[in-house]
Amino acid sequence: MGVVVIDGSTVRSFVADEEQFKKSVEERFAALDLNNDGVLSRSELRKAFESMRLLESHFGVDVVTPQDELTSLYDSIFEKFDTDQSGSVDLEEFRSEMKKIVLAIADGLGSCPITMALDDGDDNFLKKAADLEASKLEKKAS
Ligand SMILES: [Ca+2]
Repeated sequence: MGVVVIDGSTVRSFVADEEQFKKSVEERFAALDLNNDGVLSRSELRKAFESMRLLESHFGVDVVTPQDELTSLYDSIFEKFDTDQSGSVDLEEFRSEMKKIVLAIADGLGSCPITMALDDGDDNFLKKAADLEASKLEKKAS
């Protein structure tokens, strides 16, 4: 268990670093594409959000959401991602929606830093953003 401190600008600079963001999204996409068919199905995308815990937990604080409410929430998320309504989400669709979501998180954080508790081995976008910020600060300090 580790702790990171991030704010909106941490998250925003993570997205602004196109190469880093693209790489993170591609890694995430590949990890989520469980049957390796190059697209994310409804259930694959749901697993994605379950693993990112963007919905069930609010910055590390567990919020209990009824199961049927979650299902309709995940359905509406899927419709959002699947912009061409093909019934699956491709890498392009995934990347553009993730960008919007991460930027929305950044707006939500504003300039108010939050502390996030992370499980060991946690690999989520906010942690990546924090890592990137930390590496920049190290460079500045050295
Ligand atoms: Ca798939």
